[in-house]
Amino acid sequence: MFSRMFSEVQSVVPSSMGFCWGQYNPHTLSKRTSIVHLFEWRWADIALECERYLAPNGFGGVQISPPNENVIVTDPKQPWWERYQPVSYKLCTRSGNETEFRDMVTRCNNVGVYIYVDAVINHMCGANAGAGDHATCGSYFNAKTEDFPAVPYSGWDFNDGKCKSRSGDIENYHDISQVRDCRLVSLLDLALGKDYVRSKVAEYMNHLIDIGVAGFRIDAAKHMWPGDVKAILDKLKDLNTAWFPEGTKPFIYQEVIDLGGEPITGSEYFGNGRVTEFKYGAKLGTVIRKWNGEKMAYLKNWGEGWGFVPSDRALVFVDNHDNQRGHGAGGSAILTFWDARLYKMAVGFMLAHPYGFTRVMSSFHWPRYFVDGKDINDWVGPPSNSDGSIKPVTINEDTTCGNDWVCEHRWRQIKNMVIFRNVVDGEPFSNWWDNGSNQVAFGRGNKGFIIFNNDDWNMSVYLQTGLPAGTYCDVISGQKEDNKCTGKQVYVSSDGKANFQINTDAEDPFIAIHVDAKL
Ligand code: 5J7
Ligand code: CA
Repeated sequence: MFSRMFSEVQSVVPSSMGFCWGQYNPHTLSKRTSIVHLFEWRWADIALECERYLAPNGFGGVQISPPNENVIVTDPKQPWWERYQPVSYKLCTRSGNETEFRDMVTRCNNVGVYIYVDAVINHMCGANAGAGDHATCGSYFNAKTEDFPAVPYSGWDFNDGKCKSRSGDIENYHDISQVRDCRLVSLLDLALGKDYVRSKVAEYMNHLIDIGVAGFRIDAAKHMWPGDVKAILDKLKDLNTAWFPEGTKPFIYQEVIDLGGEPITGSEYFGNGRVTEFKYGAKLGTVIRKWNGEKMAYLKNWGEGWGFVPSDRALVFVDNHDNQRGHGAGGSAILTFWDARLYKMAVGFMLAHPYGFTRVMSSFHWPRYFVDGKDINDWVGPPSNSDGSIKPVTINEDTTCGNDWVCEHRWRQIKNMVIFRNVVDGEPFSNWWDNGSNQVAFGRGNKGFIIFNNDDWNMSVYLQTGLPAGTYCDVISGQKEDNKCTGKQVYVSSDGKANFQINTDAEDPFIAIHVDAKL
């Protein structure tokens, strides 16, 4: 098994021809180096966002919420997690129907913004979801008898016989077979060892590939055997040649929550594609909050030096749809839009640093309400009308979003750092400086430079930026418009050095400059 896995890893090392690193390559256009998760957005709104905002601002792609039919949960009323309880593989959810889905993929692809599907393939709905037609497309199902005629799956297609726990649920995360063959919080666990089940899952994913998607987030990968995931991926087609070169494999990133301390590790999944590196957001949150004696000076060897998976196997993010709710991996260390000032610094650091393939989160507001340290509203679904339909994303005069959509990806500081990452793509990590505490700076070759003051005192320093001489616009406090800076300016002298002053009470205590924002 191990030698087999190794040879697979070897075979995907970029060939001498230089393109095609298979399932590890996001296939984003060159100089479009990040994707954004438009959590719970409607397909119609995503299509518009690709055209009016994402393409013009250099976003490479969108992770979408699960597009397949799911159970409608009534108690609590339509929580966000109902979309992680599949009923069939019909493309029919609160985000839209198949016609709207096809329109979104076509329009986004046509402006070079690619679509990555959240694939929920470990399980179907919960064992207690009842029976009837309360699913988003009206398909009949019966959870008790494990009957899903719209796929179809029946009792034979689930792992009940294989699971060895007392309750049939996962009880012990130190028992590898239990984690993969038993029910995750009572979700009916698919028998992915069966060729029939693998074929139905692959048929669903191939349908999406035919429509034109560029890849998949594999939900709950920890709860599937890596070999079963591989058997499904081996059945997948190459991407649609209307938009992608012949022989292009779908981009794969697998959700493996590995913070250490469990027998299942992310590295077991490298043969299949990238993995989500949850240590990234958990550690970065701890550092920027200055918890546990952490300080930004320690970020000098950020990346593999912190025990993370190799950069070319990592999908990284500051927060995701699950851990931004105060539960899940990382707990209360995770930074989110609720801590906007620190959050912008964390996202800025992530987008400036060369490690990993980066995903930006875009959220909706919910009525967060802590009781005994727990948010009792962590289940609340997207902004909705009384008939249950998801509210459209409206755009305000000042480019922010309305209807309770947060749209972090439209915050100037975050949008401009997505552009920064594109400008410095391929440039080395360089010119690191720190004060031994929480003032740090680094460059990306001769293309960009970023500096933070997360200490409780003002900073005034004269540093080597590595950049050509000139006047640069800080893209955090403003940006370059009509050959003028709307925010701070930085003067780089002919020896590459510049003065930086950041007061501890600055609205955003960091500055970023790059060669595309030079006057
Ligand atoms: C799995 C993990 O291995 C893990 O380490 C983790 O932190 C979370 C999960 C996890 O994944 C899911 C994937 C799905 O497709 C659907 C799901 O419902 C889950 C899921 O529930 C889940 O775990 C929940 O969150 C953890 C923090 C708790 O420790 C788990 O017990 C579980 O909590 C359960 O959440 C409650 O016990 C239950 O009462 C409640 O009804 C249920 C609500 O559903 C969720 O919160 C969904 C979470 C979810 C997490 C994801 O990472 C994800 O990709 C999708 C959904
Ligand atoms: Ca499983």
